[in-house]
Formats: sequence, C-alpha cells, structure tokens
Amino acid sequence: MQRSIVTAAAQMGPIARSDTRHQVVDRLIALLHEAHKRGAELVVFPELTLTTFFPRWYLTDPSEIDVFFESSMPGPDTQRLFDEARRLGVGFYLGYAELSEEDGGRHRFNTSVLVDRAGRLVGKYRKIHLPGYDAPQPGRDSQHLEKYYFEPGNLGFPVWRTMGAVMGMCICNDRRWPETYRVLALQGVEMVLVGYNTPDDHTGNFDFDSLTGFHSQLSVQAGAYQNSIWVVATAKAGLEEGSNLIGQSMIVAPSGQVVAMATSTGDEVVTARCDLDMATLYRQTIFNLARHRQPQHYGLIVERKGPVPPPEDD
Ligand code: ING
Repeated sequence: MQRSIVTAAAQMGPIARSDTRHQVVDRLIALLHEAHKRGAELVVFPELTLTTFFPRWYLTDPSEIDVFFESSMPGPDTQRLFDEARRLGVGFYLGYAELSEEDGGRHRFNTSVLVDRAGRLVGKYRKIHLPGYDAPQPGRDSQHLEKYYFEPGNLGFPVWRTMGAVMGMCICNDRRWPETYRVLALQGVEMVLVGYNTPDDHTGNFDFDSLTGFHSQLSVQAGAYQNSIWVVATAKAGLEEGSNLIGQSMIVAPSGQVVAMATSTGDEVVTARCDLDMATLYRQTIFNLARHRQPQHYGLIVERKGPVPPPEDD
C-alpha cells in the first residue's frame, strides 16, 4: 500500500501594510478551497503570511510594531481559517509573527505552526537562522531587520509523526543551510515544510541578487536530494510595498526533481501527490545515513583549527 499525501503550496501574492487580517484570511481561505478542490490533504502557506513583510522597515514605536504580531494561534482573526480547514479535513502550515509572554517577559519570534487534518495544532517551530541585521543599514531603501524584530528560535528543529508521515518545519533563510535538513533527516523526517519571503535585492550586490531565484531553488533541491526528503516551499511573492519578492513556490521530491512550481507572483496553488516511499527508497540506498555516513572519519576535516596554511612557496 503506497504511502502518499497530496500536498499544496499555497503561494500568496503581495500583502499591503494597509491590508486587514480579515482581508488576508479571506485570501488564505480561498487558497485553501482551491487546494481542497484539487485533492490536497496538506496546505503550506508562506512565512509571515498574515501581514506584509514588515522587517523591510525600521519601526521604533512599539504600538506600530505590535500590530504585526499574533499573541495567540489561533486567534480572533485566524480561528475561522482553522475552522474551515478542519471542516474540509485539510492540514496546514502557517507562518506568522509570534508575540509570546514566557519566562516572565515578552518575546518575539518568526514562527510557524503545523495543524493536522482534524484541526489539532500538532507542532510549532521558531525560526533559527535570522538573516539581515539588527539595525538599519545606511543607504538601503529596503532594510532587512529580522535580527531587530525577532529572537532566534528556541525550540530546535523538532519532527512530528502526523498525517501519515514524519514531518518537520523550517522558515525561509533556514532552507539555505544544510544543517536544517540534516538535523531533521537524522530524526527520520520525510517531508519538510517551509514558507518564505525572499526579496531580490537582499544583498544590494546585483551579481548576487540576480541569482536569488536560482539560489532559492538550488537550496531546496539540494536539501531534498541530499536528505531523501520531500520539501514543500511556499513564497509570499510579488511587488510588495516596493520590494520585489520572488515566487517560484515549489514541491521537490527526494530525487531533487521539482514536481510542481508556481508560474505567477500572485495568489496561486500548486499541488502534487507526494510518494513517501520514494523518500524511504533513497534513504535505504544512496543516502543510507547509517551505512554510508561515517562521521568518525571526518576528523581530519572538521577538527582542523583555523585556515589551511598556503602551499609553501616553491
Ligand atoms: N528572507 C530571505 C531568504 O533567506 C535572503 C533573505 C534573501 C537571503 C536573498 C539571501 C538572499 O530567503 C528571509 N525572510 O529569510
């Protein structure tokens, strides 16, 4: 009996700063309906999918900042999304800005939740790799201030057995780091869900930035293949408050093949039937971590201290 799950990447187009939560949730529910119509059992929404990507601005007034954060999930604005998903029997990943009262203080995280097909909140992840800066950079029209707005995640990279698979989550920049996928794969993950907001002017160096779409795709395909996992990667896309966010939401197989990709930079659903036994096949053969990966032999490489001295001059 083939183990499979029909997944959807539910890409969101631009969200304006003036858009209300109600307007945004209406769009999320419309995408949910479209995905369900196509047979999706699991829908992946983007990172920070309830608001515009506010870390592009340097805001100092707490009241201006707090409006972008959710202090509960589900909350008053998102309960109806949870209710509709449960009614349809569809699980989902949702990225949002989390304001948490814990350890006697207020903490802000870039967070995602995983909800199963019965509407149960299965798990939470808080973004670990925060790109950009903690202070505005001179000469930049568009900033990238995630280190200013968020603390690094404090939940690690957990995995959950749910919806017939072993699933894990990450967020945006996490997808660029091989550790993200490997730490999850070493726990037996079969499918990684990731939302992202990726501006195509992040570094300000055109030679780099002109490759933004390629680097996003390369990171996800490499992560999927090198760890024998499915990856569902969903963008918030389009020209959003003057910042151009790449789309290319995609579903990537353990073979590294892109089996579905968005072609627009707006609200768009792409789906695929993900055969989980393909992940098993790759893990039992090419990437059998137990048989072929011998960390005890890495010593000469990873234990070297400092840079390798240049070759002796002749
Ligand atoms: N955004 C971007 C990302 O990692 C970025 C930041 C853009 C890094 C382009 C490098 C190149 O996709 C977030 N939110 O992490």
